[in-house]
Amino acid sequence: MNTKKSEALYQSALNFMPGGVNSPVRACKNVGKTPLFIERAEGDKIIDADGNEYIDYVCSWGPNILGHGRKEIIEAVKHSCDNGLTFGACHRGEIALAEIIQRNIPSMEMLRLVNSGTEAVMSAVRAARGYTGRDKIIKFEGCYHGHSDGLLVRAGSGLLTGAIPDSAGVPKGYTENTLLAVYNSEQSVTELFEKYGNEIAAVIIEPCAANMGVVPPKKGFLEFLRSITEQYQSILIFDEVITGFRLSLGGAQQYYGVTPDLTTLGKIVGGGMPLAVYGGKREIMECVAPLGSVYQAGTLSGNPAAVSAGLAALSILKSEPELYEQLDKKGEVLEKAFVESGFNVNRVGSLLTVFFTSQVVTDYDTAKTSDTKEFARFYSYLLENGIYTAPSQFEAMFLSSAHSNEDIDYTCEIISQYKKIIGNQKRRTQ
Ligand code: KE4
Repeated sequence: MNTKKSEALYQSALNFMPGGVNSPVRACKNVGKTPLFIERAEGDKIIDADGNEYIDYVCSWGPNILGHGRKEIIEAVKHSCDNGLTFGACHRGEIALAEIIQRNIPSMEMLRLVNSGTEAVMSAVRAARGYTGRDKIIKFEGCYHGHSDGLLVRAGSGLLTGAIPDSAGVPKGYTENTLLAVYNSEQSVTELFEKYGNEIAAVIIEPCAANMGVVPPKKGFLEFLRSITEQYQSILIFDEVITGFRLSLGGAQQYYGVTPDLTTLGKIVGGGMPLAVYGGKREIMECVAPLGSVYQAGTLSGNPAAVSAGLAALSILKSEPELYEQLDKKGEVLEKAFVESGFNVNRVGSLLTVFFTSQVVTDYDTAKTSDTKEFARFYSYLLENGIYTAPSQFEAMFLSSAHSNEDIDYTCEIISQYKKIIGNQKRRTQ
């Protein structure tokens, strides 16, 4: 692939943004590449500055479940912009969007529109603390909930309290109330509740993890979290920024049949525009200003352009319920091709990750046994063959309704080709 124009643009970008990017994972550092600059996108394709076309399995990290440039969404945004970009005031679209969210996710009895998943999670955690009057939060190793200070933590050895900040610039005091548990380990959660039960405001989890690669909840794990949080009167928060409207119209809580007290949404709910949501039990959300004493605000929250994109996207999803079954089938075809080529795959619906480890990946420790150099080789091979995936072992492949059967079949062909090449190389070195 000739990527000279992207490389030149990257050099310019380095003068202005840290690492030349506006989000670290785009820098492609851990796959030994420099980022492609994308000019436009259509359906399941993205086209870079050099005119190279790729089948896109990043889908902007999840929002584009309907593919790129879906005309109903574009038209809705254009129409909204004709009436002005942002009013900093109430408008009817906010009610329509809240209504369609609540109709599909009934646990969100009351909600607030914000501008990013990070903001949604930060606000949900604050609401949980404000409602319970408690300070501690349990999160799980390997789950990512945006970059708010208190959630940027990493376990040193699994169960840790007062975790060590994972990012510079986060004072130790900001993470002292962040307790770390192990994904899919009931024991790790029980031990924290036995030690800190009535100090724990909430448990926050990705109900199907996708930020250590895709790691589904073990059978009964979410039910266990629901029961132990009820027992200790803590709040259960489902971070559905990825799974919301991805696993089903009702998100992971409908897919797995477990109802949280608070939910955060992002990505798909904004139809590709900066919009996210937090919400849940009315009695909790009534603690939020101006009704209650939990303060949260935003200049562009619920702005008409983003709301119009979210409304258009959710209306399409609502009108095409068979879409989820079709997405699951597309995921199944890809998964089968990977498995038949000897790859280790975790898949839930249209979310999947190929792990370069022989271990079954059920949590962060097993995910971390992956050979990231082998992953980087695979990533580069796919890219050279016109297949664009996340430049990190610890992300997901996303499918959309725009992914054609031909493009999926082509992807399967490249996957099996890669395995043959690697197999031949291994035989030659033996
Ligand atoms: P944003 O602030 O990036 O909109 O959302 C943060 C967030 C919260 N919760 C979950 C479960 C998330 O996955 C995310 C963000 N996801 C990453 C990709 N795994 C965004 C990509 C990026 O950081 O550039």
